[in-house]
Amino acid sequence: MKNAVISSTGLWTPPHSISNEELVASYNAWADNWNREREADIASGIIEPKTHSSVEFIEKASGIKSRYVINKSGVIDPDIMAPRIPERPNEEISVLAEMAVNAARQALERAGRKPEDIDAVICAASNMQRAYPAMAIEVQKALGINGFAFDMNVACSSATFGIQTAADFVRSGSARSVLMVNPEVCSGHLNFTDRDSHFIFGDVATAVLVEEESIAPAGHWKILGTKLKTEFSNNIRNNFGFLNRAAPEGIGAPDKLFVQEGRKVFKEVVPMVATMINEHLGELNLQGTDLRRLWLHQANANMNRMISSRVLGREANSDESPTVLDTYANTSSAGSIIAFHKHSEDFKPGDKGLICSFGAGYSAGTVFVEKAG
Ligand code: CO8
Repeated sequence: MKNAVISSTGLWTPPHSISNEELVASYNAWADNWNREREADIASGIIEPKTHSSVEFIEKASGIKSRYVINKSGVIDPDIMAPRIPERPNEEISVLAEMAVNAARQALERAGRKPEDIDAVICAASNMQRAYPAMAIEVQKALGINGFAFDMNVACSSATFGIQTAADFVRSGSARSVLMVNPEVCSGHLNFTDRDSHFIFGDVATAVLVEEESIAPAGHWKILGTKLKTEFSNNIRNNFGFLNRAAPEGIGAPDKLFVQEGRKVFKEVVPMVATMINEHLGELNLQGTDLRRLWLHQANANMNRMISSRVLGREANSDESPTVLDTYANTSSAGSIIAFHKHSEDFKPGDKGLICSFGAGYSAGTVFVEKAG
C-alpha cells in the first residue's frame, strides 16, 4: 500500500462581509415589519410576536462576529432576507465551480502542480448547486484536468470524508494526485428570518491536494490516519430537493432550508466527537498531549472548547485550537480546512495535529497529520 499525504491547501474568500450588527439590524427591521402586518392577531393573542435578535447573544453563544457571503445586499435587505445570486447560462461557469476553481488554483500553485499532474477531482460539500452534471466534472474541465471527477455530500464533514476518499485512491494506487474541493454557499440554504439560526453560516471555498508521498513537495503533511463515523439524526436537516417540488407548502417552506435543534446537536455531538478522537488517538499509539494543534470544525466556539478539553485534559488555548469563527462563521465542510490553511505555517518537521469535522448526519471525520521534513 502506498502512503498518502497532504501536499497543499487553498482558500478562496468572498469579497463581502456582514457584521453581526448589520445582520441583526436587518433581522430586527424584518421582525418589526412582520409584527406590524399582524398587529391585530398579535393583540388578540392568536400569534406570538417575533422578538429581536441580539449581537451580544450571537457572539456569546457561538463566537461569531461576522461572515463572508457571495451576495450581501439581498441578505441585509429586510424586504428580501436571502442572497440574490443571478442564475448563469449553461455556457458560463457555475457559481460553485468558480469558487472551487479559485481555491483549487491556489492549492495547485502552492504544490507546484500543473493540471496535467492531477488524476482526479472530488467536490465534497454540503449543498450542490444542481443535481448533475457533477460540480467536480465542471471544476475538472475548467482547470484542464484529465482523469475522473465526482461529487460527494456528507454535510459539514464532507472535507474529512473527501480527504479519506482521496487518500484511499492514493493508497490503493488508482490515483497519485487527487484534488478535493469544498465550495460552500451556505447563505443559499440559510433561513435569514429564523432568529435561532440566521447568524450561523457564511460562504467560502477550500481545496486540499492529496498525493502519493513519493511525488509530494517538500514541507507536505504525512497522513498518520483517517477515520470516519456516521450516526443518523434528524436534529440537523434540510429537506430541499426535487421530490418536494410538488409539495403543497412549496420550495419556500422553512424545512426546505437549514433547520436544527441546536441544543441537542451540541449535547450529542460533543461526546461523540471527543470519544472518536480519543479512540483514534489510541489506535495510532498517540495521546492528546502529542498534538501540537487541533483544527476543529468551526460551528461553535464553546463546542470546540469542550471537545479540545476532553482531548487535551485541559482547556486549549487559541494557539492549540485556533478559531476562524469570528470572521468566517460556520462554513460547513470548509471550516476545519480554513483553520488548517491559516494556522499551520509555524509547524516544524515532526509536529503533529488533527483536522476534525463534524455535523449533520450525524457525521464526523478525523485526519491526523504530521509535518514532513
Ligand atoms: N438573539 C437573541 N436571543 C436568541 C437568538 C438570537 N439570535 N437566538 C436564540 N435566542 C434565545 C432563545 O430564544 C433562547 O431563549 P429562552 O432561553 O428564553 O428560550 C436563548 O436565546 C437560548 O437559545 P438556545 O438554547 O438555542 O442557545 P444556545 O446557547 O444553545 O446556542 C447555538 C444556540 C449557537 C445554535 C448552539 O446550540 C450551537 O451552536 N449548537 C451546535 C450547532 C451545530 O454545530 N450545528 C451544526 C450545523 S452544521 C451542519 O452539519 C449542517 C450543514 C449545513 C450546511 C449549510 C446550510 C446553511
